[in-house]
Order: sequence, then C-alpha cells, then structure tokens
Amino acid sequence: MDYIKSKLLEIAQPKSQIVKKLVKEHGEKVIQNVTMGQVLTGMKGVVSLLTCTSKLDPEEGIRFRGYSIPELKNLLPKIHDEGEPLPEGIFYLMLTGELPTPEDVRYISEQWAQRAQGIPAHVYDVIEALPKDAHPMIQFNTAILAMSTESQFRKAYLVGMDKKDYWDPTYEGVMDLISRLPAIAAYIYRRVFYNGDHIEPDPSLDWAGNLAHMMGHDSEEAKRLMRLYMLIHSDHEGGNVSAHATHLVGSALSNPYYSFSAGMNGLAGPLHGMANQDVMHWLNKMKREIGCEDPTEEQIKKYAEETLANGRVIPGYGHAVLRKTDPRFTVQLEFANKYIPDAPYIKLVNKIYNVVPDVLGATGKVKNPWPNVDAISGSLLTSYGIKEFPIYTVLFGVSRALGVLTQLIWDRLYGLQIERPKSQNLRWFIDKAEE
Ligand code: CMX
Repeated sequence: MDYIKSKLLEIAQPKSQIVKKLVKEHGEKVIQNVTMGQVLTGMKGVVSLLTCTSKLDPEEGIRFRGYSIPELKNLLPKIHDEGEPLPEGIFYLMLTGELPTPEDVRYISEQWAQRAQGIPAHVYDVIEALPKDAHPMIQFNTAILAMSTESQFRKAYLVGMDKKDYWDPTYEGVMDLISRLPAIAAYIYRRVFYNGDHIEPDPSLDWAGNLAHMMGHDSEEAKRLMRLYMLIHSDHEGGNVSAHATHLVGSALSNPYYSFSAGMNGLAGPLHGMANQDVMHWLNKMKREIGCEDPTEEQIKKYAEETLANGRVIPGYGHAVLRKTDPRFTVQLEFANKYIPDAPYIKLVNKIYNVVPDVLGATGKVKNPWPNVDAISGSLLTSYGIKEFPIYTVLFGVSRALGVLTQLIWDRLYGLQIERPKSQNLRWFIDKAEE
C-alpha cells in the first residue's frame, strides 16, 4: 500500500468509528426542522449530507478543509514563487485534511503522469464515433463512461471484497480517472477545434500544466492560468448538483466512473457548470445587438433588463448558497487585473459587475445579485487564447473531479449507506398545508 493510502486509512479509521457511533447512539436526535418551502424549492439549507472536503459559507464563500482561497494561494506548493498553487496540493489537502509538502505534491504529480498512460484505446474510438459537433460535454462524459471498463471496484466487488475495504478500489479508480481527464479533455478540444491535430503529453509537467500543453496553449502564462482554474473549481461542498449527483450514484456502489459521469451530467446544466459557456454567449450577443465592442454601462443595464424581461437568467450571477460576491470570482479578477488589466473582455466583466447586481436586486426576488465563479472564467480563458467556449464546462469538469471524487473516497471510508430520501405526492403537501 502506498504511503498516501496508509495515511488515509490511519486518518479515516477513527472517523468512520465516530460516524457509526453517531448513528447508533444519536440516530433518533432531531437536528433540524425542514419547511415545506425548503422541500419545494430544491432543499436549500436542509442538512442532509456529510462532506468534509470543503465548506461553503454564504457570506465568506468556500473554505477547503478550513482554508480560504487567498490562504491556499500562500500555503500550497507551487512550481515558481510567483506562480499559482498546483491542484495536486488541493487534492492532497481535501483527501487527508492536511497541507501537503512539496514532496507530497510531486508524488501525486508523478502518480497521475504514470496512470494517465493507461487510457484504453477504445476510449478514443468511442469519442471518434461521435459527431465532431456533438457538444464537448457529451464527448467528455461518453469517454468517462467508456473508461469504466477499467474499474477496479467492480472487479473487487465481484471477487467478494469485504465492504470495509471498498474505499481501496474506489481510491484506485479515482486516481486513474483524475489522472486521465486532462488527456481526454485535450483530445476532445483538439479533435473539435484543431482538426484532430493532437499533442502528446509531457510527463515532466504537472497535471494542470500538462492540460494546457496538450490543448496547445503552451506558454507559462496559460499554464499559470490553468493551475488557478483547476484549483478554484475543484470543490464547493457536497450539495451542489455535480457533487450531490456523484455522491448519490456512488451510494448505490456504482463505480467511480459511473458516479462521476452522473456528476458531469449535472455540471452540463445551464444553471450549474454550463453557465461558464453561457456567459460568453450572453455577452457576445449583447455586443452584437448593441452593435459595438465596448458597450457603455447604460447599454449593459438596458440589455440586462431585457434579458430578465424575456424570462431569462443572467448567467454568471446569483447563487443558491452564496450571498456575497463569490471569492472564486474575486481571485480571478485579481489575477486578471494583475496580468491582463487592459484585456477588452476583462474591462467588460468589470463594467457588467458595476451594473448587473443593481438590475438583479431591483427584481426583489433574486437572493444573491452578485457574480459567481462563471461570471469571469470564460473571459479570462478567452483573453489567454482559449477562445472556444464549448470546452469551458469540460475544463470545469476536469477540476471538479478533484473534489467530488475525493468526497466519493470518503463516502466509502465512512461506510455511508445507500441514499434514499422520502418523496410525497401533491395531495400530501396540500393536506400538510391545511393541518
Ligand atoms: N438572473 C435572473 N434571475 C435569477 C438569477 C439570475 N442570475 N438568479 C436567480 N434568479 C431568479 C431565480 O430564477 C428565481 O426565479 P423564480 O422565483 O421566478 O423561479 C429567483 O431569482 C430566486 O432564485 P434564488 O433563490 O435567488 O436562486 P436559486 O437558488 O433558485 O438559483 C442559481 C441559483 C445559480 C441557479 C441562479 O442564481 C441562476 O440561475 N443564476 C444564473 C446561472 C448561473 O450563473 N449558474 C451558475 C452558478 C454557479 C455554478 O454552479 O457554476
């Protein structure tokens, strides 16, 4: 067993005992009242999941194992002092709860580079069987499912593995899957947008740097952006659609590939990860309709109001939990203001930020009028030459794997049971209302 697995087991064993004890000794304890409104509006705020990788505060935003994004920018190992932390580090932190040393990060980088070589040939055949104009998320998710032929979990299950050991093949599957996602994402990108002119991985590079390299964006600047991007999109507690879907499907002991694929289906929704692509459509349509590249704040306000009047959402704004500007937006804006302050798309993002919160606030119903992570990520990628919007949600997915799959390992370490909430019909709710 490698040292990370041994360490994980040592950390997890007492915790899984605590979970069992809580269920046994406090299983009847009422922890929360749930309102009809909560149930009928997406269970917001209903505590119903156990997740330790990250925690989302409505005012402050995300903390990964207790650390905010600005703290992690200083604490996680980097390649260069001036650079961004390596996503390998946040994976280690989410997995073990401890800050990694540079050696830990190097170990994971090497593991992933090695495991990435094992993508079976049929995965590329399956991608090639899809039309080139199939959305990259369709191609990405199809490839993820196709890779599940490699699942160690199913094999171990059939052999008759003891359930307390399920975490082990889950860990192996997760490590393989994460290691292979950059090559898959880059393959789809080059297939769709660069005539299938593929680029070999560079095993000396880190996971995110290699993704930028295989996409054909080989500058140090593009790699730095990719590291930041992969860091900040990695996790957002357990209840967001991609995390919850991964967890739910995993609770049936579906293997990591099936489980992650479920999460990616959720990420492909326009209210979740697809919003990063939709933001670009929204602002480019705005420029076209206004007829200029640099609309005034007054023009943006009018266009935003028209969007709402047409019964549409303004992508990149609002959040189900956050009630302030998303720190993942702020960190990207700081990055942009530092390195590319004059980029036209960044100027536009700033102008929209000056205008849209008031427009949304004026509706009186939007609980959070502030920008989320997606309000700027596409503008940043575009400004660095990654201009093909349909790949953006795939990039989000590559990063999100780090969090949701770490959660999946912990689900098995805790020995969590199959998820099965109760549903009721409309009559039941009407009767409750009249009680
Ligand atoms: N534009 C227009 N209307 C919005 C809005 C926005 N950006 N954000 C919320 N609203 C509306 C909701 O659609 C809802 O309207 P109805 O009452 O008519 O159904 C009302 O305001 C109240 O919604 P809420 O409680 O404030 O927000 P929700 O928790 O229901 O939804 C979210 C959260 C993110 C889906 C929503 O803010 C939204 O649709 N934003 C735009 C899409 C987006 O950027 N998604 C990405 C989120 C981050 C991510 O997962 O990547």
